[in-house]
Amino acid sequence: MPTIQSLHARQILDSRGTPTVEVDCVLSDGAFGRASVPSGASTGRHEAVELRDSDPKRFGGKGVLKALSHVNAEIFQAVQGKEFDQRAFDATLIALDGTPNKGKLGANATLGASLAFARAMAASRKQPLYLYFQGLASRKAELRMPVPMVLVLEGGKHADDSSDFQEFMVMPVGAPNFSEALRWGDEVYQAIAHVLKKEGLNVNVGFEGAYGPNLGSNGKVMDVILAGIEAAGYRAGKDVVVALDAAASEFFKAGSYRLEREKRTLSSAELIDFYEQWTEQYPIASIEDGLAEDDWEGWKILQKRLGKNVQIVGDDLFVTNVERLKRGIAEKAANSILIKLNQIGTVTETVDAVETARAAGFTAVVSHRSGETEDSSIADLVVGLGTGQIKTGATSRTDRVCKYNQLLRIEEELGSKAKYVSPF
Ligand code: 2PG
Ligand code: MG
Repeated sequence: MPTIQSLHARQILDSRGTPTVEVDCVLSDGAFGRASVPSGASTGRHEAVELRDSDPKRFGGKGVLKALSHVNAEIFQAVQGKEFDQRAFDATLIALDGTPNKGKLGANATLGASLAFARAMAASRKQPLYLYFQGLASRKAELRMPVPMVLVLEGGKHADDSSDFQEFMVMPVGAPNFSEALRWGDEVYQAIAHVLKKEGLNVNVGFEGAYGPNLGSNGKVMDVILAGIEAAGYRAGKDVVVALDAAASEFFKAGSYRLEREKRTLSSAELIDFYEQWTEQYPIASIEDGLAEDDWEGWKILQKRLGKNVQIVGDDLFVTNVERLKRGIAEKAANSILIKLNQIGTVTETVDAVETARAAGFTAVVSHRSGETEDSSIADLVVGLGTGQIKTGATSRTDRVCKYNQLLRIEEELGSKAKYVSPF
């Protein structure tokens, strides 16, 4: 096996103009890997630490020079000239950090190193990245093209002035393959622009490329989506279903849920009633973060009431953390997990979260962050781990589209082996 020749981190900008970490890894056989790290806006309290410099004179305190120095000094010193497989490399990072939440090195430092190493190893083996990821699982999953959750409208922390819920997505579950699914999703996205314009509403986009108009009520958002699906020529509930990310931790205030659009404050039980009504009224197949990150009692009721028919996804609840996921499995608090590499900070721990979910019969949705880069690793990750669903924003803006485009390349490469299956 090749040894590690160099590891070099630099500061680059993400899609919001915020600094982030990019790492280059070179192995002794000349193989090269480069990776960069995304960043959230509606971050969960239990996520691994994203290390920022807090130097108000640089980027408003958001610089990442400390994280860079951790890669370029401590991490490089610990791995230089040695050979590793991915698990051993990541274990070295975890041990070097020594905290439960990457609080010392920063998850942006560890993930940059972990992902750059993964890319270099795939290059060394002359293997596509998705096959490298597939090989990391203790039980290899079948390669699968994901059903995309195509973002069409966004609100909450991701688009000022819009809905209380953060993300409204369409899933082309009836499409025959990934590229057709992407076409359907894009046609709905484009059709929604026409619907909005006809009503005199703006089509400016939020962090993840979707529209964020001021629609007045949350119900109105659903009506616009259904109109868009129909205008694009698809059948809502059959060809295309709807997925939500409420990101409820963001509107959980002093023990209750504040829906500003509706001028209503709801208890956990009342918000669950609201979702139940919505799932009866609209073709909603998936609800992410319907409740706040520590409302475990509420989550259990939500899962009990809706979990049979609706995918109940934990994002801020689980933060890609096997320990929190295990609690969720034991307590039947959800039936699905959102997977974000930078919530936990290494590739290996991410793979472990997916495998833990799968073993418990949970689904797993691989996800971008609201602050992204041109790094498209999650496209390879979702295919290699075969989870079957990806959330990577609207079909606009290169930071979102680069993941979809990488999936198109993978689909082409896999040819007839490119399975596309509805998760529902
Ligand atoms: C989410 C993500 C991605 P953020 O809540 O699922 O859409 O948002 O990266 O801001 O946490
Ligand atoms: Mg979320």
